[in-house]
Amino acid sequence: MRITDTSDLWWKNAVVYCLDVATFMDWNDDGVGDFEGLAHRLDYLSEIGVTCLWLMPFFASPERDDGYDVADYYDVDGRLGHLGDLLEIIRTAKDRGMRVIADLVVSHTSDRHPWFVQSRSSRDNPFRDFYVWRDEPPAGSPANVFPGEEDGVWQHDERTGQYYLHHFYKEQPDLNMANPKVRDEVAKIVGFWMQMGLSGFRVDAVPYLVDPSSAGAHSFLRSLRSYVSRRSGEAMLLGEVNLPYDRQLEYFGGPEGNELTMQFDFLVMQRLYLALAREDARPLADALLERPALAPENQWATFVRNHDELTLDRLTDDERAEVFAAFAPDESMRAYGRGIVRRLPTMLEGDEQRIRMVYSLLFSLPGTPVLFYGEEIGMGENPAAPGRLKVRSPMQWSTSRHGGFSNADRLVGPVVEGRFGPEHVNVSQQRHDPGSMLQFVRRLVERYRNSAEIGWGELTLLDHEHPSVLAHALEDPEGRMIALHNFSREPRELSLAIDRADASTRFVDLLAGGEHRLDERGRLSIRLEGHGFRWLRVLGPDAKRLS
Ligand code: TEU
Repeated sequence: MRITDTSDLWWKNAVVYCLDVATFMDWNDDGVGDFEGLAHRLDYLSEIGVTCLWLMPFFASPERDDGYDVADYYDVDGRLGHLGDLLEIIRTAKDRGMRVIADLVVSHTSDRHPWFVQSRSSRDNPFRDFYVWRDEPPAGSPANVFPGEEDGVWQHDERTGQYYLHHFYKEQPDLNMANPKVRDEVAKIVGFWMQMGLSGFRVDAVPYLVDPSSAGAHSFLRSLRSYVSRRSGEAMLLGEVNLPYDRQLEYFGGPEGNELTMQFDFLVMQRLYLALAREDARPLADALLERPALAPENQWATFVRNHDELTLDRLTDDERAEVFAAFAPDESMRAYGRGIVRRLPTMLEGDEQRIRMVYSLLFSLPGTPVLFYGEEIGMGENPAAPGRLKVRSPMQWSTSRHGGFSNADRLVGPVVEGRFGPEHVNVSQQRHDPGSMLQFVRRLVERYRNSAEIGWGELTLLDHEHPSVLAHALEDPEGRMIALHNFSREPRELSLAIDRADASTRFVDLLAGGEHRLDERGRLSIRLEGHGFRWLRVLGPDAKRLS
């Protein structure tokens, strides 16, 4: 790997942190988080070792879908501050070595967006074709993404007597991306925000952006990618594509890799939960082996939780039932029949060792890890909030009022109470406790940043006799590491054959310290505690990579 590759393709070993400005830190005490609050927390984020902030939608919006319904792409939600405040965030973040990306939500707009207001006003309005109108709902239409909340994807509009398409809420009419004028508008929006200093976008709901059955879908993504790359060499598109791997590969642009730069690995995420439920690493191992090879500049984004329901839609019905039974026994913990609206620590009933095992895995799986705010301190969800808002509660900073998030009487959403509330789980305490989850995550981030083979290397799964243990090796031309994760609550004794190792090879424990050597049979023998984990740097006598 050359130095130019590592710095140009910055996303290959970034640490991404997703947050919603509205729930992060409220500086003016109006109950809603704001840019000024975030500005005061940038040093905290850089302390963790975050290298890329992903800001959830901050645009002007009627908030039908928590900002994923944009009414003005060129303005920010007034509750958060103004454009100048956001610009200041982007500049300061860069100064701390953090790039900023934002959601690009253009598969639909809000129904209050001026384009839709025009479009629905008459059949011959120049904006009519910005959206998708039909006389009758076509047969064989897909189901709505929000079953139970919306009946279908076609909404009758009285004024003009036609139906418009909406895959999400009816207040989120789908844009007609087949219309070149719409594509031009998207290009303008993207260009504007890049000029403002964004380093890329988390592209929302990609399969809904363009009719996926049309060839046009991919030509649009190819032109978007080349457009952003022309505007800036650092531009990155991180797509949300929850589809089987062969379809995801198409959205990367196949072996050429000229469409989305990165995509979330939804399959690995879902199989991780199945593996946890079964205390058997094989479902996860199989997913890792099924991953298609990517072009060198492309990358998987790995994650444990995000801001939506933990979707289990890629599992079979029986597998999903297993995960539900293990981690969401109550119906109220589920959403849309396919997902779980909880955070990891509550699903694992606060089992600290097991929670840490999962984060150790996140940072050692091949790919680029994405954290959702609060994961670094082990926050839980708020069961009292509706639907997905359960996992979007205010960040917990301290034991002060409302967890130090705000001094307002009414908040944007309720703070978590009880065992996972701010009295027990907060940043301030954990900053001073060397044994805390926060310090543990900082350590993982530091080790990850020091281990380029995780983002760049080749993956090999090591053979051994314990189905409950994932043993994987990652190697690039400059270094090699081995990661061991025990999904079982019982301890396991491993005996591993290691390629190209001999008596002089050192296996340095990157997390716990100390080192191992091959035993007299020439094997690496390691004992893992229940839910134990290890990262070992493999060092020959001529090694240069830090350990
Ligand atoms: O999500 C798109 C989407 O399809 C998910 O909502 C889906 O339900 C889930 O991933 C299971 O597959 C994005 C945003 O993440 C979500 O918050 C928005 O509601 C949605 O787009 C509409 O903009």
